[in-house]
Amino acid sequence: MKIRTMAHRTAEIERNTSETEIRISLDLDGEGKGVFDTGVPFLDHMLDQVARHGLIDLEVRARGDLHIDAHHTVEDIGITLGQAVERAVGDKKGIRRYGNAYVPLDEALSRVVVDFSGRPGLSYGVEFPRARIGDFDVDLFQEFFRGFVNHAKVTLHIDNLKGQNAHHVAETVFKAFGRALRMAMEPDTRMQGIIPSTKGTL
Ligand SMILES: [Mn+2]
Repeated sequence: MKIRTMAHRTAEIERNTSETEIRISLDLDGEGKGVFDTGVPFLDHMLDQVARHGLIDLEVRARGDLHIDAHHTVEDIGITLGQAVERAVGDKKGIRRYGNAYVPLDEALSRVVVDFSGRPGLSYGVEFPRARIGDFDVDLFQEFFRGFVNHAKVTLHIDNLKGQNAHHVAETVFKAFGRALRMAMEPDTRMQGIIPSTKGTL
């Protein structure tokens, strides 16, 4: 059996609006190295989980209208990350397409399931035990993931199954998201050159 060594799948996206300026570069076949400078420290911490557990080299820089609140910045980073993943994953030939992960952290447990279906869809079953983590508004996570699915064109099911500590809940969601992405985007050695759909396109 011959395992094809894939060229690294990379993308670089710059997205500027009157509300935010965002630059993301990533390598889906990386080592999980991250550089984060978004002005929203808790989001930086979560993006670091995605990089580390997704084995994605990820650089995210953002300047947003944080004097209003973090809403535009968090949502637009989700959008831009989705655009970068969509571009880097390309024609999806030879990928697994589906990925899933359960991740625990102490009392918390979350499950994320992703399908590179070509159709945006988010099912979000996460209720946080409190409204804020530090000064981060937990409502913004859903905006992040909605922005992501709309532009990565994936179906994404996120469920928190257990958890009392909001920081733990968030961390299990983002670690599972990184792990599920990694599984779905990884080359399947038996799928070489094949698009994993009976339609022949994704
Ligand atoms: Mn943490």
